[in-house]
Amino acid sequence: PVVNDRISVLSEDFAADPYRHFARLRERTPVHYEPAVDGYFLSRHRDVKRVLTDHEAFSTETLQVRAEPVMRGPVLAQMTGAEHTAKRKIVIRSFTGSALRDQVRAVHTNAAELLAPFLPRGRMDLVNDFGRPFAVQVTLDVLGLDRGDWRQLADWHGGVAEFITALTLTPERRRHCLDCAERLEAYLRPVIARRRRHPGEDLISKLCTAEFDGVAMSDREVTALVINVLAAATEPADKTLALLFKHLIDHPGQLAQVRRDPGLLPAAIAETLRHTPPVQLIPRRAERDAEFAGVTVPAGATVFCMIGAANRDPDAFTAPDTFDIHRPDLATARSFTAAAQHLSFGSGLHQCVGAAFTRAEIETVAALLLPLLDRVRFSPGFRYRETGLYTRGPVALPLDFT
Ligand code: 2IO
Repeated sequence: PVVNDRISVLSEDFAADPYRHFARLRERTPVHYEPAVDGYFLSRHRDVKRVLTDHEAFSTETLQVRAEPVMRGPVLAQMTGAEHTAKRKIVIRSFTGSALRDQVRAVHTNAAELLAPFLPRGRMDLVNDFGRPFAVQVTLDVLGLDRGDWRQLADWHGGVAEFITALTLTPERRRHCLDCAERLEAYLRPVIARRRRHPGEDLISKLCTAEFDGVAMSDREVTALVINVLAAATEPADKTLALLFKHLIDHPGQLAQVRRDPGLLPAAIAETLRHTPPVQLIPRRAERDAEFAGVTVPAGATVFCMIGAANRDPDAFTAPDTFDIHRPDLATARSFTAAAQHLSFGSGLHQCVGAAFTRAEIETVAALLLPLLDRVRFSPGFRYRETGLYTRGPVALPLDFT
């Protein structure tokens, strides 16, 4: 088996359309070593699943260098054992029940407000006019931060996200990202102090006051979790929404079905997540030598799970390159739980805690925007382009809907 086969995941060709390369990677170099990032890229569904679920052999230690510097403390995914279980329960509790109902209300209000000015114009860029501000503002509402500061917070978030998702960073960019994170931390410090004294119904208050099995969170942990939620709830959300609408516009038959029966939206969202996962890479550290398809990944190495490639593995899905909201192997209800067959929320102990929230968020906003699709077309001269290797989504999606 070859380890490197001329494809580079850092090439322009790969960046333009990674999906074209996935079959070859899975078949010829399922363990692809990339010297410039010193990482092993895994593309087969069964290998990715194994890495994400064998917590002894593959740890989240990578996050210490890949996330902690901008999270300003350890995040949930870095923790293990009883501490992890307790704190994960606290976070999950903040995203279910009455909390989730309040969050859905915030989704609705933000979406309606942002959409209003574009309705009379009959034209809107779903990424830059709507999706991006929508994703940031909803997250700020959930956290109980001031929506009036959204541009500033979006800028800082940009630096944090760049740090986590860049495969290579120049020293200048690195400095910029760390600077954003430090400013964000300074912004949060007095907010967290206030919420400890006068807690409200928002997520920051819940993280400050929550206890599970006698375990509570320190200021440093609350800060890290708040920055984690800011990044995790914002970064993939506008991408998922834009990808969903792109797929529906490209498949008018399925669009008409969803339009007739909005009950199909969860299936359309789940298939969007499988077909084009907004988070394409999940890093782990090999704790001991591990063999995949005859290639040994050495202990201490960084392994990147290629979620987009795994989700299109014919061993896991029939006709994997086809977008089909009715595919039986997707099982919509399961798609947002630990039993999901696609790996877009990860898998195992650290599987996304925001999956149910995301489902509610995208379902709510998509239902609101769906009527626009009756007369929708891409604006004249528009050429569809995606960007990003770690998180990936449309650069823009200018729609005419008059
Ligand atoms: C810093 C890519 C934004 C997460 C990490 C612990 C983030 C973690 C993820 C997703 C989305 C990010 N990893 N959500 O892949 O919380």
